[in-house]
Amino acid sequence: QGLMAGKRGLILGVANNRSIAWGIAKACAEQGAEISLTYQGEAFRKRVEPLAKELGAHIAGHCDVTDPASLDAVFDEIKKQWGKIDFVVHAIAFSDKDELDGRYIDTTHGNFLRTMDISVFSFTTIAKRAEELMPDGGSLLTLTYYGAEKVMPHYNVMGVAKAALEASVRYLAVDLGSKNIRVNAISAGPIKTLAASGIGDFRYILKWNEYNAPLKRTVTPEEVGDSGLYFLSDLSRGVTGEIHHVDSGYHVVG
Ligand code: 0WD
Repeated sequence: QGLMAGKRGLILGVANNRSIAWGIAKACAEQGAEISLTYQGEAFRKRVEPLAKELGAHIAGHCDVTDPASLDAVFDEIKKQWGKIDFVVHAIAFSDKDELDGRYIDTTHGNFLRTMDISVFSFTTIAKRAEELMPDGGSLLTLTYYGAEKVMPHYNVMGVAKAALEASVRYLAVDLGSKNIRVNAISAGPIKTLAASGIGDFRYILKWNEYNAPLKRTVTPEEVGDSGLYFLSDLSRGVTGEIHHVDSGYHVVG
């Protein structure tokens, strides 16, 4: 039983047991959801398989969002396994580490396009595929960061991408609202994950948040997971197009 009993969902972006997506997966599984995970290439397969086992989760296979064929294969597998789906979590972002340092103005054209493709367009194309498998409505959730709203040191092109991702949440909410598919984002405070380790001076950003956030600490993947549970469950059935901060309140002071 639980809040998520009878619900089935696909969670993209578990790289290891510190991933935000893993915090969300655990929270959903504890409340009775059936979960399917993907991994990005063989290197991550070895990390994701034992995690899937821990939750009794299904694995939908390899997924690299820059390869449409791998996305097609994942959604075909979900269709074969479950027929339909209730929720999708998109916890994926990428930019060249060398450009998450220094000045935004130095972003190269190639990395700009790649960052937007992996961190923004992927959510839109995933939403389109999910729509096909959500005849009874559903919930889509992505992850964003305060660098979309304000200039954060070193966040650079990723901040520009997150701003576009947040705008996508609003447009998708309108496109899918009549089908009772809700689209929301959590704007998480900084958390030490694999992806975050690519951002220049990340330790300083963590410390800055600890000193200045109203709660005087940073957040954990588990805390983001519990807030994710609200968006993926029927508790938030009246909510769409929302960007919800789970950041110890940093956004009210920063
Ligand atoms: O402070 C943080 N960690 C915050 C993260 C604060 C606010 C938001 N976020 C966002 C990130 O921007 C991202 O959208 O949360 C999301 C999840 O990130 P995470 O949990 O911090 O990072 P991580 O555990 O590394 O998972 C992100 C994963 C990738 O890991 P790596 O380390 O390889 O970047 O996204 C996946 C990959 O598994 N990923 C892809 N998946 C499919 N196709 C691709 C791709 N092309 N590229 C990256």
